[in-house]
Amino acid sequence: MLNKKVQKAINDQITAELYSANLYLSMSAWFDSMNLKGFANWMRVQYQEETFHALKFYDYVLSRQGSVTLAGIDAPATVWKSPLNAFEETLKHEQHVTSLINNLAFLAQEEKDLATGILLQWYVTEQIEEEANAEGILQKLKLAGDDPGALFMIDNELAARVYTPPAAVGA
Ligand code: OFO
Repeated sequence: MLNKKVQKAINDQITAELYSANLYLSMSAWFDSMNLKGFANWMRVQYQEETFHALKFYDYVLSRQGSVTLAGIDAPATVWKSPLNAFEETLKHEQHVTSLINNLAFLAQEEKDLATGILLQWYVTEQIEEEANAEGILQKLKLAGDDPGALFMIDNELAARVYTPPAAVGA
């Protein structure tokens, strides 16, 4: 049986992950409208990753005989000043999500919920990658500056990203 405080916090995190999914899908549409198809692809894959993050929590709650409570999701922005600005916002958002995951991990510790603590280790590690990915692209965009050729090279590189689902939900 899932501790009620932990269950509420996980349900809130499901909402936060679904917001992340919508944010990146919105960015994908914006990049597409700019004809930056590689960036659009990268963001669309990110949307799939975020959906996975939400479903992993969802499946966990159900596997502990808990209740999933879905809440309304705030509308994401629809335009950004530049690709650089979109990735600044992405990094800022991921840093925020890292703090949410850390707080959830601290709560699981306080409530002596070892199973949730183990689940959260996966998310703590995942957030390292989430921040590093955004940071890496942000640095490239800073180096590219106003050079359209450099921007198109990054766009080509991001076109290669493919969504690879983890072996199994709950893995
Ligand atoms: Fe779910 O990690 Fe990004 O937001």
